Amino acid sequence: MSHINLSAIHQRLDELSKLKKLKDDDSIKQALQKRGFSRRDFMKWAGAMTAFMALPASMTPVVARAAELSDRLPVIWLHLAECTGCSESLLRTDTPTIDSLIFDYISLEYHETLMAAAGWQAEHNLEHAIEKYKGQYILLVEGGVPTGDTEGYLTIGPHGTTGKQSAVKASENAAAIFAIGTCSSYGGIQAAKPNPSNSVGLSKVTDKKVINVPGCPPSEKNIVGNLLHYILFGTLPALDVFGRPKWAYGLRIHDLCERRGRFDAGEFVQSFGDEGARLGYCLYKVGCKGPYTFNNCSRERFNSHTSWPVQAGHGCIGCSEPDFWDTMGPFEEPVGDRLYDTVLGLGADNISDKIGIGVLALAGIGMAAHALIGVAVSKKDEEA
Ligand code: FSX
Ligand code: SF4
Ligand code: F3S
Repeated sequence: MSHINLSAIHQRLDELSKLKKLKDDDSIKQALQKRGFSRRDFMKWAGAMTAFMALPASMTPVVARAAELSDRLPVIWLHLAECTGCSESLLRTDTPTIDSLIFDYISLEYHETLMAAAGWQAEHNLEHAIEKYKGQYILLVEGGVPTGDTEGYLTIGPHGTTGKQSAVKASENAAAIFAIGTCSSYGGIQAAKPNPSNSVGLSKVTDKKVINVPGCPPSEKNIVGNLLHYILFGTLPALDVFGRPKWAYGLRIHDLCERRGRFDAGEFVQSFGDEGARLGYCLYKVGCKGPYTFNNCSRERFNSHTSWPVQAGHGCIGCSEPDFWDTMGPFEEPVGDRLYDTVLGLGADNISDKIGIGVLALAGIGMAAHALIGVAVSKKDEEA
């Protein structure tokens, strides 16, 4: 971790602390106290976030400071073509969590779902925020972008501004741009075949660098973690071939899955509701796409570490991969060799990713053989 320049981080945080915070009479620190979080709870959370971002534990106090300063960073959040599940992922928790509280206190200048303003006022607020914080604001975009003849399928506000116009304009003067969710990253559900609205990911309509934070929806940890990472480093993180930060999306669901031991032992659920399902066997044969999906759900889970798809008994459907609606189906069956071709066909542009994908293809072939052995073993068991 010798490449981490701590003094540059402190300098950056010092500068951030000089900016005005959104709510003059309140701060993240006070809000935490009011909601009953002790300093200890907060430091525990900061420690978990530090580990989550793959930073050394000694950086916990710096991460805590960055989180406390996140109310100084102007954020504009646009909603394009999507279901709002990404915002819900962060906000719809029964009890306020530290993640959702931090989000509440982020200097949200504009968020179409959360703000009180509507119509002319809302449009004015957006223009005002873009102008006032030119070159400083963080842009988060949720949703795919309809384009071409069908660009007008998504219009927002009294002037009938299209989603594409709005996204392009807001991107021009942003300090950093995050595509939140698979829709904004790669087009998502509305871009599934036959893609009647010609929707694409944000990176296809702007020349600016976009950091993709996919998942349908992404976990609250990936949303807050990516913002914190930016606050700390102020630079683009290393991205994989699909524009995802490697620190968050570097491993496959399968790599850290709690059912991996079952996979390795050839113990598979054969159909939903069978004895294997009751015993927590591997879900590969009922369609789990964890072996082909790069995300951290098996480690971080959702809703404050409560659960995640595989824990709940359904396989991963590959929701953080480009075009997963088309390439990962049928969701409750393994797709076998068709998928390996797809993965190889997606194109890798650097050696490490080529190696990764090569290993993936081999693992896939091994996996199919493995699943067959699983059947043979269970048949033998039945005969015995
Ligand atoms: Fe897409 Fe987000 Fe899926 Fe929904 O808005 S990533 S449809 S969970 O919510 O964009
Ligand atoms: Fe887990 Fe799915 Fe891999 Fe099985 S195939 S170990 S359920 S990720
Ligand atoms: Fe999505 Fe698979 Fe995680 S379906 S939520 S990437 S377990």
